[in-house]
Amino acid sequence: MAAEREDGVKLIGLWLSPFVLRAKLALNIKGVEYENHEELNTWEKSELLLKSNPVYKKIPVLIHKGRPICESMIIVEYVDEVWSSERKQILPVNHHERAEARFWAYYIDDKVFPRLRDHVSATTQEAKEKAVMEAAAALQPLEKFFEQSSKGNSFFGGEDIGFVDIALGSFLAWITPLEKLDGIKILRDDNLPKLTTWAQHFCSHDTVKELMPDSDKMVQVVEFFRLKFSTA
Ligand SMILES: N[C@@H](CCC(=O)N[C@@H](CS)C(=O)NCC(=O)O)C(=O)O
Repeated sequence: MAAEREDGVKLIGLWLSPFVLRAKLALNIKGVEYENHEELNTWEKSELLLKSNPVYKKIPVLIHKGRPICESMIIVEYVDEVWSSERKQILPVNHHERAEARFWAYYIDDKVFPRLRDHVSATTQEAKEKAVMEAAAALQPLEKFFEQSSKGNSFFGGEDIGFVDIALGSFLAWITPLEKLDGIKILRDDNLPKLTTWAQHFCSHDTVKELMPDSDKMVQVVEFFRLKFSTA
């Protein structure tokens, strides 16, 4: 599908970042064409990144008409608002449902992400198993919310990918290689059946398939970061 031309849209990112994936998913869902500025890695930051996100110095940053927008889920909201007439709405239309979606996206970054970070930095089998258990426990409230939010459909957003799908689904870029590498599953039918099925639907979605980083390459990335953490 040809993306719509929109002058002056640039994304500062890096292919392996789940946060950058969120911005890419939103831009792709809305059919917004953009210039990709790829950072070298997360520690040698470009002048453009330092100038565009002087507070946190983190990716992603979206630059629209010369002005930077920082923080992945703020970028997703921005894209949804600016290109509001294009295709599908990412946030629900109903005000209460919008507030709920924002709440769960905040929860994912506050409670789920730190457990995944622990999992990446875990070097012993015991630490890996503890991180997996804690990540699964943090996902339990989302398992419940999925039932309410999906209304019997495949996604948190209903029939198609929405705000919470993007917030959580981006982390599958790291969850899948971690599961491959350690042979311990976070998402299993016996503990998180709805999220396990949701993850399959999410990864089979055309937009996601196009953008999700290759999981074998991500296995190498996880190994690299483990080594970096263990020798730090
Ligand atoms: N809360 C931020 C997190 C972004 C983030 O942690 N980005 C990482 C790459 S995955 C980064 O830029 N790290 C560089 C650093 O911490 O200095 C968001 O949602 O955009």
